Amino acid sequence: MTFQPLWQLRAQFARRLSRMYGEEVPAYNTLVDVSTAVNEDFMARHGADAERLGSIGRVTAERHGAIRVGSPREMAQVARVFAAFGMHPVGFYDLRDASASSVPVVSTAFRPVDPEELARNPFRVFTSMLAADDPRFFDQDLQQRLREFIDRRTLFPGELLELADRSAADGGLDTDDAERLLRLATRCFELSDEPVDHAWYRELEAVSAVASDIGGVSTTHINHLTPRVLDIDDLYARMEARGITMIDEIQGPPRWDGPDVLLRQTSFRALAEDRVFRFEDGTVGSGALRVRFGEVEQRGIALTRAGRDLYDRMVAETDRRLAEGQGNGVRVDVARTVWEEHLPRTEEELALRGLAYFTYSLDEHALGRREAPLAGADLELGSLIRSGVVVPQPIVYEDFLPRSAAGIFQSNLTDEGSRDDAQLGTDYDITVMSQVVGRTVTDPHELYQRQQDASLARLRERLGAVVAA
Ligand code: OOG
Ligand code: NI
Repeated sequence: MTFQPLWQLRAQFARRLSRMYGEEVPAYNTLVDVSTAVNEDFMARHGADAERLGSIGRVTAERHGAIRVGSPREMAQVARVFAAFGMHPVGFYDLRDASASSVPVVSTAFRPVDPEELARNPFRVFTSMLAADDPRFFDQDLQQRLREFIDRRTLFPGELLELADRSAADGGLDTDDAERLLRLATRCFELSDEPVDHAWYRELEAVSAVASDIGGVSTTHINHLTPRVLDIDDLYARMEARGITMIDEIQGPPRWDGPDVLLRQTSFRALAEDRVFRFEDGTVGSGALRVRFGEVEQRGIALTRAGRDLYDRMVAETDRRLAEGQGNGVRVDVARTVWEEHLPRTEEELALRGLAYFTYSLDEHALGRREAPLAGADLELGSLIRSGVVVPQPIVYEDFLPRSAAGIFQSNLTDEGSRDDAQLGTDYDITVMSQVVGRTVTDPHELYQRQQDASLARLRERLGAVVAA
């Protein structure tokens, strides 16, 4: 029996979910095919440069999924399932206030945290929990019934949770157990054919389509599975050319003539899927629900806290100009102008200004060509970069953006839902989320910083000198 380490389990988990989702939502297969073609063409055009933010092997296999659960108990359980695949909670996202319409969830993402693990397979799942205790969305009576409904269901069978704990503790499983784990885990995210209680579903839907999707059914399911592309504008155009209508614009940073930062995403709207309902009069019949959709992403460089502050200011400035009527209301056009005014045009400049994360490596040839030994001010990181002795390699952004996430949720709601802002919302933050999940939710900045610091430490060792950052 061969032992399967976590990363192999994770890669297989992603593949099996991908196969399942492709059977359930055929348009997903189209999206994957088009993404592959976009990436191949991009590689042909850009050569080795195309792999600056991840090897083509990694990018081709790369997916993120999204799932939604209903309670702290379910959140803690799904955390155990993901730990079996080496995926840990990173980042806290509060989508309740990130959108105007009713999106009553708080979220984290489960993903590998070590650079080597990310390089092997970066599968991540954006995981949202219904804030069923938030009185702005649910009154006392509905809260009570929602809790009862969710507490009655079992999303993750005991056998799966036990296998998962063993995989996490032992760093993997033998073939037979691995197969069982994969089968059980994949099945948990399949769309169920259990009849949906029509009256209950509609009651929740009146509050929020997200609430009914989570608390109106007896199981959870993959909400979308997202491939990564190297050129999202190309992808967008090719999908439209195939007659698949995408949402109006690409979320996140605009296309511009400078480094791509953070994350750009776009999606096509949820398609109607047949579901079985149990109606108010007791009859069972079919109906349609629109909840699952297709999304695609392009990843850029991770920004430091200072870079992120600048990003947030640029987004606010874009909003301000749009409200003033600039750019004929086309957000990406206004954003491009703002980017050109504020964001450095080169990666090197981002590094020198401490706006993005990089790993720093030594260019032995450049060092060898120097006549004088490095000393004093030459050893400042900025001078080392400028003189070409040290080369910054961008660290790719592995996380999500709350505003884009809210936009993705929102673009798939047909209705605003309802919320009562006179009520005080329940408090959630990364600390509360850690308690809910039952393990520490890591701040993504810590991970990027650690990776950058490790490269600087290697540099210091190699140069036998202090490199001042
Ligand atoms: C999650 C939406 C967030 C993303 O890519 O930002 C997300 C959901 O719809 O459940 O997946
Ligand atoms: Ni997504």
